[in-house]
Amino acid sequence: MSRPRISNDDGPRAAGGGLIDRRALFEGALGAAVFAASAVAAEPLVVPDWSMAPGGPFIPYGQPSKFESRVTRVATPPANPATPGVGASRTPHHLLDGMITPNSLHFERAHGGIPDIDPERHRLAIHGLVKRPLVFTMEALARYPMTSRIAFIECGGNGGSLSQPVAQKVDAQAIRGLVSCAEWTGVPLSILLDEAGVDPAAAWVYAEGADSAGMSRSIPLKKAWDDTLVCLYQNGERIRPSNGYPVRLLVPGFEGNMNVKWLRRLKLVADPVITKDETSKYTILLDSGKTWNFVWPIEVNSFITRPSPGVGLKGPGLYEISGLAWSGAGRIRSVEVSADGGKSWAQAALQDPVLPKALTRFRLPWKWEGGPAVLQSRSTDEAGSVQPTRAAMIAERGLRGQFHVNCIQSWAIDEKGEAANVYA
Ligand SMILES: Nc1nc2c(c(=O)[nH]1)N[C@H]1C(S)=C(S)[C@@H](COP(=O)(O)O)O[C@H]1N2
Ligand SMILES: [Mo]
Repeated sequence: MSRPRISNDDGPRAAGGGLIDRRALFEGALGAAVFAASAVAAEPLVVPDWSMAPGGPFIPYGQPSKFESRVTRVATPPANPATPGVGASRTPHHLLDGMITPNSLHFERAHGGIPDIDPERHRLAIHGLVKRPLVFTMEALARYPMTSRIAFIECGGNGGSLSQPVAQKVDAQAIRGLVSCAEWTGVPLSILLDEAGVDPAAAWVYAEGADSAGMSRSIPLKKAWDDTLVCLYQNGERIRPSNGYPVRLLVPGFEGNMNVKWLRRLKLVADPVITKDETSKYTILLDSGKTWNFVWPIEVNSFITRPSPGVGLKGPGLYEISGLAWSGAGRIRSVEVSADGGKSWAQAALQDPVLPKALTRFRLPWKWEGGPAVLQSRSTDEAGSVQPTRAAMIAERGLRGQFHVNCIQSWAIDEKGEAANVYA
C-alpha cells in the first residue's frame, strides 16, 4: 500500500467534512497532530492513593468496575406489568468497543418470559420424518463433537424506530440495540441429523422452545445441514438463562427469531408449519397490503457507535469515528463514512477479524472543525449488497414493514458536539 499523500498537519483528507484517509491511522501520517492528550508537563507523575496500599481481594465471578455502572442494557417497558419478562432489552453499543458483546450485555428478546430451566430435567428431542427418533439429556448432548463460531444475532425488529415518520430523539442503543455478537459453541446440527437419519421426504425442521410462549419456527432443511449449531456455550461459559440456557439454536445470519432458545424439540417435516411467529410477526407488511413471508437472512447493515447520542464531541479537533457493520449474507467487504450527509464518502478501515455473519468493527479518523455535520455509514457485503438510503427503502416497501430495517442511519452533530438521530 502506498503511503497516503500528506495534505496538511492532520493527515490526508479522504472526503468532505474533515474525513481523513484511513491509512493515516496505521502509517503515522497523522504527523504531530494530537487526538486528545494534554500537552502539560508529564513529570513528576503523582502517586495516587490506590498505589499506596495493597488492593482488594479476588471474587469468584468477576464484575465490571464500579465506575462503569452506567454501561447497562435498557429494557423496553413491558406491555403488561404482570409479565415483565415479555419484551426486549438492548445492548449499549455506544458504550462498548470491539466486535464481541459481553454476555451480561447481549440483547435479550423473549416472547413468554425467561424460563428457569433445570438442565438435569431438560430434554431435547429430534423426531418426525427420521429413521431413529432421539432424545438427549444435556449431559448426552455435551459428549458430541463441538465447534465454535463468532456470530451476530439480530432481531428482525431491530431498527424499527427508523420506520417512524419523524426522526425520534433516541440513541444508538434504542435504534440498534437488538443486535449482539458472541462466540457460540455447540454441536453442529448436521451431526445430530445424521445420527437420527433424515427421511428423504423431510424438507423443513420445526424448532420449538420450552418457554411459556412455546416459540417455534420452521427452518429450511438446507440451512439445518449447512451451518446451524445446537449451542451450549456463549463466549466460553454456559449460555445465560435469558439467551437460551441450557441449549439454543444458532442459525447464523438468519433473523434472530429463528435462533430458538430453550430448545426442546426439532421435528423433521415436509412443509413449513406456519407458526404464529412466521405469520402475525416476522413478515414484512408492504403498502400494497401484501407481505413478504420467510425473510430469513439479515440484510447488509451498519451504524456509527461513536460519536453518537450521549457520546458527543468535546471541542473541535481530531476524533476517531467508529461503528459496527454486519450482513447475514457473509463478510463485510467495505464500509464508507460520510461527514456531509452523504454528499461525499471515505473508505473506513475494517478491523480484523472480518468474519462472515459476525459484527465487524470499522474506524476512520476525522477532524471536526466545530461546525454542524451529518455522519453516516454505508456498508457493502461480499454478495455486493449495499445499504439503501432510508428514502430508497421506503420507496420499495413503505413504512409499515417494521422488520429488517437496514437503511443508512444519520447522526447530526451540532455546534456543541452533541449527536442526534436525524433523517438526512
Ligand atoms: N424459545 C424462544 N426462542 C426465542 C425467542 C423466544 O421468545 N422464545 N425469541 C426470539 C427472538 S424474537 C430473538 S430476536 C432471539 C433473541 O436472542 P437473544 O435473546 O439471545 O438475544 O431469540 C429468539 N428465540
Ligand atoms: Mo426478534
